Amino acid sequence: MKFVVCVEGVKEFDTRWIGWAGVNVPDEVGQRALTKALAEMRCIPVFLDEEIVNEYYNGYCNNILWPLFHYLGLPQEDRLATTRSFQTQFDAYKKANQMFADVVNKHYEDGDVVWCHDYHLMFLPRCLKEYNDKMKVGWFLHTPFPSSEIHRTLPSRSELLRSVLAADLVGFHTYDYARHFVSACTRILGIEGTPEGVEDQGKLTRVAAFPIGIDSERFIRALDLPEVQNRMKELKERFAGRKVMLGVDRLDMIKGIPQKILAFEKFLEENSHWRDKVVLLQIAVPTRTNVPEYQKLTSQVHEIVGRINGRFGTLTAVPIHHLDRSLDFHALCALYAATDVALVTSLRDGMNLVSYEFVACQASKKGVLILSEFAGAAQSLGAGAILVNPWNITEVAASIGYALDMPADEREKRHQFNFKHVTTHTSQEWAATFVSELNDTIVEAQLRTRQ
Ligand code: ADQ
Repeated sequence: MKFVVCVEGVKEFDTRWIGWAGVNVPDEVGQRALTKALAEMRCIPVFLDEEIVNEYYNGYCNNILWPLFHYLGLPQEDRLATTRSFQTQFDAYKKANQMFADVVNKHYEDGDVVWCHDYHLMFLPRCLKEYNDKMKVGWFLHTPFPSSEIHRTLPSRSELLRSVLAADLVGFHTYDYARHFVSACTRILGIEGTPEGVEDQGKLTRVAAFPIGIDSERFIRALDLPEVQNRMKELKERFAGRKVMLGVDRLDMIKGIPQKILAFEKFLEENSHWRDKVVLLQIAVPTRTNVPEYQKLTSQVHEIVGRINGRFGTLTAVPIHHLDRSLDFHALCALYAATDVALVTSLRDGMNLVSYEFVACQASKKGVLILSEFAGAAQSLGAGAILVNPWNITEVAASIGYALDMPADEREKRHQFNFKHVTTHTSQEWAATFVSELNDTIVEAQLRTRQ
């Protein structure tokens, strides 16, 4: 299911998931069958037709909001075309959000808490409150919220902010994103922030940071499974005598994959003694493959990898192994555990969970994490990782050398710091905190109105 709303029932975490099924099912018979099949997993589909998916999902969400929230401009040739089609796409966005609201409203029961996720559903809190202003509504953004200077370039800037403000609680990964959101409300809507959030005509919307985590136990437990151990052994044999560096990303512009590979090339250029002693494994899951910009990125990455392998490879070994595919969970765990240095070079990233997953799997190796300062994770794992500006490939190349040569006691110290954070700030705790804050927010609001 794609972009979800979760409805928490009265019993703790008795969750129902409402989301777009991710496929076009035009006929009612098919829709009924899929609804029935998903019900077993407590999932409820919203059916969007091809035209709305194109204008709403490919258009407004992925072509406008996604690059804008990550500080990436539109490609020059698309700029005018997008400007012209903007209104149609925004209308589709509102229509799709209303369709989500209809489904949520149909399944809502008194006492439920409705938690809307991500930039695809910024209009949803308002639609839900129009249905029922007693509904407890929270909204969480998984991407960065950009500086108000960026947000104010969006033609629908005010309408989107006001819709989000209809929620009772608004959450972000970091304090910085929350601060950007509050200053956008001040500068664009003229509403002042309060220590708790944003208050407009007596209605308080709480705004706070809720940094996400992972289910670290799941990763730690997997490392003891025979199939994971076997894969680790295979990797150890395959790359014996070489240090392993790892990148795991969706193949997206925001992940800075070309920048990462160019920094690795610079490192090899300047450190000839490392050329046959280190390998970079870059696992890149293809994403949004029908979008020309993403197709261009794939060709660009292939071209750079080919050039570097041609330049520094030998008849028996190449410095970069690049895979355009996703790995299953056990293969991923084995890879994380067999890695000496993980490289996360996002140009912007809401949080970046790959860095958390790597740390969770490093209890025995105590490998080094090189992490972009533009990932939300830099604020939580910054003391243990080596932070870099991914745009500065000289700095990233130097950090690769530093990480590969790092003495064991420094690796141990850095790892312990991050491991403690990753195992104590989990996804379970994240969800429980958000839902409990949402409930508290409502209780406080009721008390205030009674006073
Ligand atoms: P993503 O941009 O998808 O998420 P990230 O947080 O790194 O980024 O999560 C990616 C997930 O996909 C990880 O669980 C990872 O294991 C998996 N993955 C990535 N590449 C893979 C591969 N090749 N094979 C298998 N699995 C792979 C968005 C935001 C982030 C934010 C998360 C959560 O963009 O900034 O951290 O949501 O809020």
